[in-house]
Amino acid sequence: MAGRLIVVSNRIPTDSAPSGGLVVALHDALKARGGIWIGNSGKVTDSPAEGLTPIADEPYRRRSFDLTPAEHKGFYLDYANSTLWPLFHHRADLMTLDQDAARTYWEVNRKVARLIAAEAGPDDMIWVHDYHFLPLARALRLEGVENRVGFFLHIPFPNVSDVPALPENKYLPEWVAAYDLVGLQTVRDVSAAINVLRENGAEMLLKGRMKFRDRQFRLASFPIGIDVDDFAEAADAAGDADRTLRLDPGEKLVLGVDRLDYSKGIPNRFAAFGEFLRTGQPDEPRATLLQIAPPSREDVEAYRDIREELEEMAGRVNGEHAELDWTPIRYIRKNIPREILAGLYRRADAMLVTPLADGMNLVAKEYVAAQDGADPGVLILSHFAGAAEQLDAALMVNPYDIGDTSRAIRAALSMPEHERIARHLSLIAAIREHDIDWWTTTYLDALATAGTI
Ligand code: ADQ
Repeated sequence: MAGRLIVVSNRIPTDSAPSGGLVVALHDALKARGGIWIGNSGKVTDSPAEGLTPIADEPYRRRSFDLTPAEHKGFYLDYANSTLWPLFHHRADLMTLDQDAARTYWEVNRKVARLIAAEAGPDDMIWVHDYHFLPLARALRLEGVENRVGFFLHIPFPNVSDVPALPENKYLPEWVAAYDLVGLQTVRDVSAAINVLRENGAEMLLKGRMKFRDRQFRLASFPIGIDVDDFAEAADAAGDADRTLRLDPGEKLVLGVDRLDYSKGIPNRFAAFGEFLRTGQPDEPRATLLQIAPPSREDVEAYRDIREELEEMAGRVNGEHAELDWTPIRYIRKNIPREILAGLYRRADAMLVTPLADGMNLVAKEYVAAQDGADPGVLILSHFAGAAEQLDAALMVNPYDIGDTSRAIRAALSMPEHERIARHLSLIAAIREHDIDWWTTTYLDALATAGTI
């Protein structure tokens, strides 16, 4: 019998109709191949259930594990989100270092490895997701698991010069080498990973393969995509955004949509929009920046600081430029349902995606998918988003350069129709070529043959 697919991710979808590109793609892959999805229940409890708890059995099995309060803190809040996340987003200055957290991170990985080892049959393929589980394959090997195990990192790979800031950096090569296939978002991430691994004793072989001690593994980029038609249809079906937003006819809308995170470059964006207003010409139409950024990870200190900084900046720009009937920056901290989001993407004349570091950035791809091809808006995209490797027909900006970003906003809002259409055609072709089906299929085919070619 062909083996099943076992997917492991930090969180697991808990309802029967999952939403969100990644979750839906994995859901489809498991439905087609049969298998099991294992993740954290989100439950933090002093008395966690022993073993895996069944959530559902159809159309594939979903199983969860609980964390104790100490595990949730050490594994998730501290090590994953306060040590690894900043390091991997090139912000070593924001890392908190704590030996207890590092130990708990490894212990949770060992605990999850034991649960998987008890569940996996000899022919099952295991696909592990993201930085919460970097050492999971190493922990699985210690349990005697010899199955094919693949990893996909959704965030950037850290720079070789930053890695020594991680006290556990000496373990990185053995963590990575325990996988058969390591998938990264971009070619840039693959180069960074090769540099880091070579610096730490791994050897480069042919065809993206590397060797560390007795293990060989492959590194490659698999840029994640979206379900393009699904987003286009949602934008078609969305209501009149002008009415929802009470915009004046002819008023330009510039949009930002992010999880509130210091990696997303939202302060730089507010500063650039302020500069755009300061340098405005009297004959220009009025433009409003709508920024949607619901808070995330509020238990982590660096996330509280960014929230305060943004509120202050929006207040300052609005104080300088607001009129009785116009607030230049509208900053919304609520999560917006996907149907409404799709309508806002469609209405926006320009979209600001300006991260300082980002694995891919799916918002950029969703914006392209939601446009009306006859009258598309303009994507303004940071060089530092993984998406920049594919979406080079966007208006590319250096988000650190406030003047550059401000000029890009002006260029986007005055771009002639023929240029908007030409850029859009190129962008839509790029997101169709590497959509979410391509991602799952290509990755799983590569994992199935890892080590044989
Ligand atoms: P994220 O950092 O969460 O993901 P991103 O890829 O931009 O970043 O967004 C993921 C999803 O969340 C998108 O479908 C988007 O629509 C939704 N979303 C974001 N902000 C929202 C908001 N304010 N309201 C409603 N929905 C919102 C991580 C990495 C990325 C990588 C993805 C997938 O950091 O670089 O692209 O994983 O691999």
